[in-house]
Amino acid sequence: MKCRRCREPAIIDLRRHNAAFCKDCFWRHCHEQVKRAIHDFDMIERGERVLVAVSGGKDSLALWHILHELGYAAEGLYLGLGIGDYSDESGRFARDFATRFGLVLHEVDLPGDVGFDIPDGSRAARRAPCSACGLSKRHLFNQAATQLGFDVVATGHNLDDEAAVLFGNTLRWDAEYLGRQYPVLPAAEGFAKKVKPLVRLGEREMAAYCVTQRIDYILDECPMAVGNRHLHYKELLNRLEDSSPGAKAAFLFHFFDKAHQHFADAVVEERDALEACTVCGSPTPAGECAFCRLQARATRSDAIPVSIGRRPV
Ligand code: Q46
Ligand code: ZN
Repeated sequence: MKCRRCREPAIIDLRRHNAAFCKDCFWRHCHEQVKRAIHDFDMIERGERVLVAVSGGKDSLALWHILHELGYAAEGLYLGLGIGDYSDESGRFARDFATRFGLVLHEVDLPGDVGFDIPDGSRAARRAPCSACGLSKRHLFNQAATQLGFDVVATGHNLDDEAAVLFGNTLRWDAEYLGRQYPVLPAAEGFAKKVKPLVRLGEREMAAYCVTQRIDYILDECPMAVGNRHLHYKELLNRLEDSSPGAKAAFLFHFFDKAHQHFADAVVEERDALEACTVCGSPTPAGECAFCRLQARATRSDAIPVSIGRRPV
C-alpha cells in the first residue's frame, strides 16, 4: 500500500477517499480537511479568539492541536464532571497536553465550583446522566466563552458523531434538533458562535492522528455512556460504511446541502424570543434557565451564578 501523494509506504487506508497516506501526508490530509470545513462553513475568522471544549479524549485534543498548528488563538476549557476515576484521568490528559504545548487551559470543576457531580446531579434532577451532562456542558462552555471574551466555542464532534446524531434525529424527524444540527451555529445575544471543525474527519482518522502525532489521550469510554443510543447508531452506520464506503459522509453532507435549511428558520425565531435567566443571565425561554433549575435541584439549594476560573499553565 503506497501513499497516494508521495508514493512512500502508507500507514493508513481511507476507503471513503479511495486513498492511502504516509504519516506526513496523513497529517496534511487532516489539516486540509479542517481548513476546508472552517472555510466552507465560515467557522472562524482570523483574529477571533477560540475556546476549545477539551475532554482529554482523542477528538478534542487533536482539534486543539490542529487549530494551534493552523495559527488560531485557541485556548482550552476542561470541565471536571465528577465521574470518578474517569474524570481524574481525563483531566490529567488535558493538563499534560496543555503543558506540553504551552497552551492555556481553563478549568471548571462541577463538584467544586457548581456544587454537584453528574452521577448525583442526574439522580437528583431525575434526568439521564448524558442529558444532565450535555445540558451542563452546553451551558458552562457558553458561559465561559462569553465571560472570558471568546468569540467561538469549538467542539471535537467528528463525522461519525454527527452522522449518528443525524440518524437519531431523522428517525424521529425531530425538527427542532434537525434545525440546530449544522457545523456552525452563529453568535447571537448571549451566545458565542459554536463550531465543529472536525466534521469532515472520522473517528478512526482522529485516533490515527493522535497516535502519529504522539498525543496521549484517555482511551477509556465514559462509564456513563453504557446504553447510550448514539453508540448503537454508530455501529449501524459503521456496518453500512463497510459495505458502502462514503455512505456516512454522503448522508451527513447531503443533509447540510439539501435539507438543513428547511428546519433552520424555527431555530432563529426561537433564539430571537429568548430572555435573560433570572439567576445567571444566560438566554432562556422564560424565568430560570434549565441549567440553573438543574443546579438548584441537584444541590437542593438556590442556584448561584458560576464564575469561570482561569488556569494558565
Ligand atoms: S461524558 Fe457526559 Fe458523554 Fe459521559 S455522561 Fe454521557 S455525555 S457519556 S460525551
Ligand atoms: Zn441560569
